[in-house]
Amino acid sequence: MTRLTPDLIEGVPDDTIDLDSKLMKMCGKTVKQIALEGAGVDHDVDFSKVRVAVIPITSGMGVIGGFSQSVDAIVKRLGMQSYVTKGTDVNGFSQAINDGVDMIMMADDAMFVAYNVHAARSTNNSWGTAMGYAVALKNAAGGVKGKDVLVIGAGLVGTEAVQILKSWGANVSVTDIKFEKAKALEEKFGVKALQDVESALSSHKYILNAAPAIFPGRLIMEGAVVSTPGVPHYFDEEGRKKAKAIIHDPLEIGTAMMAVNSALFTMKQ
Ligand code: 2YJ
Repeated sequence: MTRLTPDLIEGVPDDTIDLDSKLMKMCGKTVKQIALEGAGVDHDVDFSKVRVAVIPITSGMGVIGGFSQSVDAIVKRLGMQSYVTKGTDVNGFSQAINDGVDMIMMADDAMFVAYNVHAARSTNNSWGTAMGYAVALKNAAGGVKGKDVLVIGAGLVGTEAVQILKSWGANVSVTDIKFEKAKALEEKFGVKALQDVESALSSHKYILNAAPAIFPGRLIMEGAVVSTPGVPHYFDEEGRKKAKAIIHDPLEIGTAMMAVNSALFTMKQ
């Protein structure tokens, strides 16, 4: 998992990238609507009674400037109540529990979770990112059933994405610079492992990129829909011209997906 940096997420608290307008244009859905669809809900939900604590975690490489504030802002945009705990780590956890919150969100270098306190269930960011970006891809592509979809990256997010897209009836291929990782997913989930990343990319219109890779525009198919959580994120002018949609944000789609899924564990529908 790539570590986020303050500059990557600096636009998140104030939403300077205006993510909802961009997503509406590409997918016809807002972040919240994408997250609800990913959680299997087909109507709007009022989350205003859900109380969330975001705990800064200092272990490993430590606190990332703006990370907790970004998560807090994302959760508030979904209509939930949220705050960043004053204390960090176990101290912050203790504060959240004493405050009686419904959900705790926290991340270290390896794991980012939304924990529903009442259900005692956690939703992790790998699944949230894969599901959020798969829903965005599905909407931007006008459905994926029977379509060839390429997943780039056979790591945690890619592995989740492969299973989700396959369950929706897509013909899923997967590629990774370490071919044996793609091959392992072929064996486990019955998808197709492709060894040549460049030819896989240039022969697919629908792509979920779960790798920290940078793709030259000459490899992007005309009219391609690329759902791309991977950071660093960069598409050159040729790539941006050729693609019909390039769906990306550094944190919000995956985080919103986690929060909505977690909240719904203990909400009547
Ligand atoms: O609390 C903090 O500020 C830090 N401990 C946050 C650490 C955030 N974690 C990462 O950046 C992970 N490597 C990946 C997060 C996944 C986002 N898609």
